[in-house]
Amino acid sequence: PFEYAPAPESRSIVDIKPSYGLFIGGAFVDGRGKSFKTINPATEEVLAEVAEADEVDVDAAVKAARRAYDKVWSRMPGRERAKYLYRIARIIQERGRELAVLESIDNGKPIKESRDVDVPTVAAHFFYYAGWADKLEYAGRGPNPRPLGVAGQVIPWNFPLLMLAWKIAPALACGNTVVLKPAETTPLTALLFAGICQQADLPPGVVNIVTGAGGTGQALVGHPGIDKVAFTGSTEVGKAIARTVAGTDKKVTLELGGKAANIVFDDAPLDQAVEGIVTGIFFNQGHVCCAGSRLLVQESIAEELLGKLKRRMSTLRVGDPLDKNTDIGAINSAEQLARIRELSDIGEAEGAGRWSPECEVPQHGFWFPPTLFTGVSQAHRIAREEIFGPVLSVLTFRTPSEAVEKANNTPYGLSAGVWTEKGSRILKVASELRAGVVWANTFNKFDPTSPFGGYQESGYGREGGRHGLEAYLK
Ligand code: TXE
Repeated sequence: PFEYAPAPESRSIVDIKPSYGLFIGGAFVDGRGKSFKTINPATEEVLAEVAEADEVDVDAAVKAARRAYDKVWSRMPGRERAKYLYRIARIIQERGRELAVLESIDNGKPIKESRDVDVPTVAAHFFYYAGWADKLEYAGRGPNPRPLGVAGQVIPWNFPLLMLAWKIAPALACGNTVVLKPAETTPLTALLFAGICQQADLPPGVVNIVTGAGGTGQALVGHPGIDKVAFTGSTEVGKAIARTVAGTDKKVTLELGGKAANIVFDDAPLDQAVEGIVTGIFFNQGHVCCAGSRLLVQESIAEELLGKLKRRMSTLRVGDPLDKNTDIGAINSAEQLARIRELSDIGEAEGAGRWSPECEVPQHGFWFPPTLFTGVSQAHRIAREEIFGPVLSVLTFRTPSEAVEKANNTPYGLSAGVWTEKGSRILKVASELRAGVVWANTFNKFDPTSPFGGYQESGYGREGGRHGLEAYLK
């Protein structure tokens, strides 16, 4: 049987305090009494008690951000702001192991992902946007682009640090100040980041972190002192936020859910495609808005591809996030696990064929095996709804136009993948797919220089690259 035995040296490099306050005006302050627990989803152990900011706390954070904006940050030359961002980026690199371990403990993701993907990409974002701070006139806004003011930013739990970087780095580069609310199940790395801001001597109030659940987020986005709202999370909450800010002059960007198609044509390099399919849906337990959760495979190669895919899935290791060999870590919360189970049971009830490799999971914590559904039709809920877990729905097609038609048959429009040896087919199919990102012969590739964002129910606005600056300038 599985035994939970985290590598002791990795657990000991993080210093988790029993309780945490809010980060307002450059200092950690007590909240006004309410708090919540954050747990390790791999063990269900309580990690810390974290302050839950109410409207008064949020108001204090917004005021601190406004003061910093008016008095310091918006007046500072871009090249000076850049120095702070470079400093933050370097500290993130220096403290990379600590950040990665804490991220894996609070979120449940495998250490090899937090260490090799999340944390380096976080540092890369700060480096990249540091480079823009004194070059904003080249961002497509003419000679005198101005910051918007105070940004209220609400982020989800699937990439706590990376989403923080996507939000904070461009905002600061452009001269805005921020109040950020991390997700309630993963507040710890945002609070560690607050400490990094102190270490970098960032002027007080430029970054403020308010922890809490949806109510805290609501207080933040509804606050009249906020000039810009940036949200990543569920489509449902995204729509609620759009309603909250309707009629105000707040600028909004929303990065919401997805149901991406990963399309494999009969001339695709199959072994490479299998790796891309596995990365597409099992990376980060499938808690990825752009996850390739629908595999569209050309009928003539379906059997061969599925055989290869099942063999590859049988090699995936599910378990201890701190074990360097783990491929699939813990599901982030009991609620998310319940949602994945429910939709998978619905898939079975609707008649799709369910398959998972044999795998033992620990007794405690939240786990779900890599799962494949075959014989899925477009009407099935597992083909339409975001599951946000390690669950892949397989559909087949005969012609390229049928593939495009099926891929576009979704209310979302965030990402897609195309696998074929033919360059002309890549270009044609990509141009017909209604998705913000189309990957060709790869999947889930991210770079700070590339814009990311969706169409339709996947939201609006772009993050990353030069386009990401647009959201924080006027
Ligand atoms: O998301 P929420 P949840 C999808 C995914 C998942 C489902 C539910 O399908 O199964 O959403 O996840 C804050 N005003 N995605 O419930 O509630 C909340 O505290 C302001 C896809 O975790 O959207 C958290 O910080 N803020 C997605 C953040 O919103 C509010 C990533 C996201 O939580 C709020 C996450 C309110 N009224 C989930 N209510 C992606 N696109 O990557 C909640 N929040």
